[in-house]
Amino acid sequence: MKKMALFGGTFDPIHRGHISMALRLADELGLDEVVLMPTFVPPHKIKHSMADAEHRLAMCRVAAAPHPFLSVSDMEITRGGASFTVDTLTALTAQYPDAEWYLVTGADMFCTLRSWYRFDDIAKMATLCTVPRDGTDVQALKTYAEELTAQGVRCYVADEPVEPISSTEIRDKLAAGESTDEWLPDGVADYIQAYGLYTVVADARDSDEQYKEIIRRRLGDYRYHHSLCVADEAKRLALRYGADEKKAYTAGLLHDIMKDTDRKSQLQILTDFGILLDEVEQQVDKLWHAKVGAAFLEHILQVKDRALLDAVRYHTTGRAGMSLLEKIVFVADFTSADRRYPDVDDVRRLSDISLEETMIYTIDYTIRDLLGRGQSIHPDTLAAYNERILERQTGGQRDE
Ligand code: DGI
Ligand code: FE
Ligand code: FE
Repeated sequence: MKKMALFGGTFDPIHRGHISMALRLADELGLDEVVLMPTFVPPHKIKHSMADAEHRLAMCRVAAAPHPFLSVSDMEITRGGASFTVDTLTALTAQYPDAEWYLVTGADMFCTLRSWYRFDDIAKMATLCTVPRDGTDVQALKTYAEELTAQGVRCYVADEPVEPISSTEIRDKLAAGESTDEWLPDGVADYIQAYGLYTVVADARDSDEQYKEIIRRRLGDYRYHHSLCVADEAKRLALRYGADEKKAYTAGLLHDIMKDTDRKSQLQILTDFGILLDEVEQQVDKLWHAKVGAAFLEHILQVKDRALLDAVRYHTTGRAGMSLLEKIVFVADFTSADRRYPDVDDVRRLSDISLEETMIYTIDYTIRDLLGRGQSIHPDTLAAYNERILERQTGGQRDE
């Protein structure tokens, strides 16, 4: 009977530690084939620094090529959505009914196996195995395995540990421009180099280039072009009104990052980060992209700059007490080069003379437009409006 093993993981990227584990187990257990199964990562869990599924898959293929006993399956990635190990094992055992199956997991995952979804079914279908890592507690693994065995679960822990290599460390090193060749299977380093993977750096100099790539993937042609135009316009306004030009440009680039994302994914992000929609927002889904955009930037792209996040957050409705950057992004959204509406040239001229007057004009226009179409008006839009009207009536001095 053919002995086969399922070895799942994000493999982001696959490294020598993974290959050593597979080799060790294949050797000790006499496995005929180890199936590397890169997992699907849901879109809202994708971090800035992650490689696309196709790249993770391709790197596994490169790594597996020299080893006849290693194969790569795209089953989970092709299936899309979160896959449960139990479902994958069920599919594999149906595909290879005559094989005896093993499930390979990393040492940390091994110790959580009992809490996996439908663990009992998993345990019926496969022998659970792992390899300790140098420096990890071999004894803890052995004890856990003994407990499992006592429950009648087939399992196996290799004696000799493998090198403790971590994908996270590899990504961090690559982002810092350091070499990780010694940790990577032959060909994988070249692959990473060729596609420029994991080069995301916190370096401010070229972060806009990375943001462009990110929005390019998330937005349609029209919206991408609009974002570039708003970025240019925000930069121009920042120069005119003495704001941080670089930050204004970035905020403009990112302001509509969620505009082309479907309702369901937007709701998922709100749920994931515990963000609530107010009464008007629940009714008007056009408003979501500002709030969800700010959440996506903060929690997924790890943007830390609160002023920038707020500029995205309030670019659609405005609010009372807006910062200079918030006003700039709000106005740039109306005066960007791609905008075509009858009085756009007047608004652009006005934006050169007074940012405040442009705010009043555009908020006034938005409210009239919404009233004309019988739409609800968000309280923040009203607050931004009232603040200005009150100030005008009391003849307050403006900061320009
Ligand atoms: O994303 P953009 O199209 O570049 O522009 P935006 O974010 O300013 O506007 C998105 C839409 O939201 C636009 O159709 C107008 C609408 N909107 C803006 N403020 C309000 C609003 N809709 C309602 N119902 N209430 C508002 O206060
Ligand atoms: Fe917008
Ligand atoms: Fe916009």
